[in-house]
Amino acid sequence: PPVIRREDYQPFPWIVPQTELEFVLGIDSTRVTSRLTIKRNPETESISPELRLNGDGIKTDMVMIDGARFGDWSMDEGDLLVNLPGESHTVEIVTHIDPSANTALMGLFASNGMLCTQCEAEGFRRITFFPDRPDVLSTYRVKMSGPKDLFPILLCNGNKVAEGDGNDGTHWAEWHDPWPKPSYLFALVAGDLVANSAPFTTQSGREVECNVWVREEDLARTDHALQSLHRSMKWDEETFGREYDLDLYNIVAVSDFNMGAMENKGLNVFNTKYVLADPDTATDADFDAVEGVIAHEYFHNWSGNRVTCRDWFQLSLKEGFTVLRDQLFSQDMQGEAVKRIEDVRILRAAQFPEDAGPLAHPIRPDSYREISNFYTATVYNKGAEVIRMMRTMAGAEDFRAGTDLYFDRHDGEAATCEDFITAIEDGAGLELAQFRRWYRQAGTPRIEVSQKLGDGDGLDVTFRQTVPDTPGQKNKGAMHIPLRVAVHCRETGALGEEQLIELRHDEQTISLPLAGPVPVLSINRGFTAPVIIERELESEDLVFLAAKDDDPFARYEALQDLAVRHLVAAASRELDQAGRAEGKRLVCDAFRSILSDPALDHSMRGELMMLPSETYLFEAMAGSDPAGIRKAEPLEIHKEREQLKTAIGVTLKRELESLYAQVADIPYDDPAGRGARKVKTQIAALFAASDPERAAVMASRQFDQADNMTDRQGALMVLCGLQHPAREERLQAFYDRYQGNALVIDKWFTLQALSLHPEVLSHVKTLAEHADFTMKNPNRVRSLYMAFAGNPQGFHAQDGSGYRMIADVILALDPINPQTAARFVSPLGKWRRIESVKAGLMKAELERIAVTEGLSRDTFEQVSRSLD
Ligand code: HT7
Ligand code: ZN
Repeated sequence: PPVIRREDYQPFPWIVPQTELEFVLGIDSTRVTSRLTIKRNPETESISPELRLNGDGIKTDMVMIDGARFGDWSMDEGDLLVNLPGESHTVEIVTHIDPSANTALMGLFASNGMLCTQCEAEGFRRITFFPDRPDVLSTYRVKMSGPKDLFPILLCNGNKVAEGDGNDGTHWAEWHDPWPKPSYLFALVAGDLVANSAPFTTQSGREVECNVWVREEDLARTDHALQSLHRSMKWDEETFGREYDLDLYNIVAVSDFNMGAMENKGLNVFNTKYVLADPDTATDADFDAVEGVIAHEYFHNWSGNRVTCRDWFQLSLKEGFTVLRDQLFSQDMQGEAVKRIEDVRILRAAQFPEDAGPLAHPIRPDSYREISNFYTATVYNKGAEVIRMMRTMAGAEDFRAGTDLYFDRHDGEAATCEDFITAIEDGAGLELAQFRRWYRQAGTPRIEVSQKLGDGDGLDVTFRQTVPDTPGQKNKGAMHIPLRVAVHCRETGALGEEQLIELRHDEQTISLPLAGPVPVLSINRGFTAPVIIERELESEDLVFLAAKDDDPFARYEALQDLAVRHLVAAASRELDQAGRAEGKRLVCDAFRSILSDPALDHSMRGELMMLPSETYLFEAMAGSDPAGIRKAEPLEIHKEREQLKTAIGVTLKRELESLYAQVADIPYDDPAGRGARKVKTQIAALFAASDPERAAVMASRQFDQADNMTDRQGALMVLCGLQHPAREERLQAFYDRYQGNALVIDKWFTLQALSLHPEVLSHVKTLAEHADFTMKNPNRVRSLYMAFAGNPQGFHAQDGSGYRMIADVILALDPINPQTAARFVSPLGKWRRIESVKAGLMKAELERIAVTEGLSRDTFEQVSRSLD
């Protein structure tokens, strides 16, 4: 497949002011008639008569130009080429598609008896021939008809302008979207749906009808989604000055979907996972995820739809910015400190490994073969961090002036990342020349920090930054990095004043004011910059920061650092008996101060109690050696982490028991309830390592008495890792209770695939044979196999059987759903950073996939990048 390059961008030589579509709908046969008005694009100099309309797997028998049959057309690799004689024309084309055969879930597909579309990034070309690129904006008028009994509800973008009945049991509806849009934002839904509805009144007093459409049996679980939508609409008015611009906002939930949701203009399509929530079936984290994704898609109405992207290389323009917007919203809804820690945890678990591996790319990539492979944690989450840094440097108010200018300048346009940066420079008064490197250079910068007392009353801190080599990029320039810092005093406990410093050089020294005689540097507070800080710090300093820092993120970070230091050294076999004991003692001491600190709420306490994940430790182990000689040993990491849990459970048994007793009976709706639930499960998980019998009793009781999914799932998670009869009993009880509820049965699969049980691999094999398992539903596939690929103990099994299992999944899934299959490649792509025996086994699996005939473009691209 050809490589598409950012530098080759050319505007489309034609404009398409109007698009009329007519759909005659059927599950296994749908006819699509498109009527395009086209004109030469006055902004290009092309005089070629050729009009290229993209197509993918579709055909037409006839092309009509200006109302008459036309012969001068041909096909090129799926695209339709028409040679047009004049300056403006109408082009009419008919295509026939079979939605029921569309297992890739791109274009028009069938899900649970309904019809639904997914057009981003290049799905529209699977429906009809069109210039399927984000810089061609058109106004759409759509008529659809179909059997009324199968499809009583007919939805499209914009407003419904007419409807009626046919005389053969069919009905029809006509929709008009007044806002010009690119084809990727087109959507159509037809099905037997019911809505939960409530109007929203905008700041200018307009009433917007808001609907959440679901299958009848799911209606009772939609209140949270609808309320989240209202909260998002209000927040965007207040925080970014953005008002909604149609009188109707529809959200539809579907059970077969490749991603989380899609921001189609006025008609969002959602994975049911991000719509349905009630306390009996959804955890606290699920509730937050629904709120966050509803907000994300709503915010796209401005950052993505009103101002869209010029080409797919600019994806982070809409995604990075919109992730930042949804993060800020969730910080305001759920609490800033905990949300920030969670977002950093996600970044470190998903994006840092990507940036350190074969799939590393800048937030604005330079080339791709298949754009679906670039909906990545880098484009989304690192993209958000980069814009967050601009906001940190500007301050919230000036940043808002920058975003106002951006929206004003580019409303109705297809813009670039460069347009965004320039608007922030002009509106917020920043100078971002060097900062632009964040858009060009991949790799997580590392900052080596050293310090010495200066001559006066300052601490001289020296920063040495490097940006690692990544595929296709070497010898990178220094980054412009803002860092919030403060210097505390360990002796007096005095906390220094926070200041923002900006690094711009490979090496620089900055003098920071002291707060007392024993300085302790608190650095990258609030995780101001997405970088790795490396420094030699006394363990006592970390214990001090963990217990006393006034920045909650810095406190969390100090605890993580303490645990990471110990675990990496232990897994690398660098510690003798005494060293091991000392490392565990330090972590236990820090834990003790957290368990008893009255200033912490339980939500924050629960956050601080989470040990670094095994993925994070993998990165820390493989990345802690700049020469790249030290490799990660996932099974050693796993063993040491379990031993540390055991040590905490044994050493702090009394404290943990008394904390459990404090939180055990806090009711579900109590303001402290959420935090209590988090702490409870953390404690049970620690006891699972130190006293499995006690943990089984505790978790069984929690499971049996639970009046909500958070407690039930937490308890079952603990039980799943135990070799105890309570495990099978509760798994069966859970299954029986929720049989038929797809989202909860997904949890049942995930809990078993993620479990700490030594037989996890054979459990997953058995589950793949379960009557409820199918390769056709992406949620179900992910619930079993993505969970398993994230379970180091199973995935990294000594004999390579975990790798084989994932490679087999990729090969089986690729012909069904290439996009989802390609997402399973990256776990195998870590082979270069792992010890040599496992590296060989992983690489062999990638090679086995690479030589398979007929691979999709998606999987081929990811596998070849991973082997390069
Ligand atoms: N903008 C949406 C992207 C998306 C997508 C991309 C490829 C294939 C399927 C997809 N479904 C949704 C999601 C978002 O970021 O809001
Ligand atoms: Zn998005």
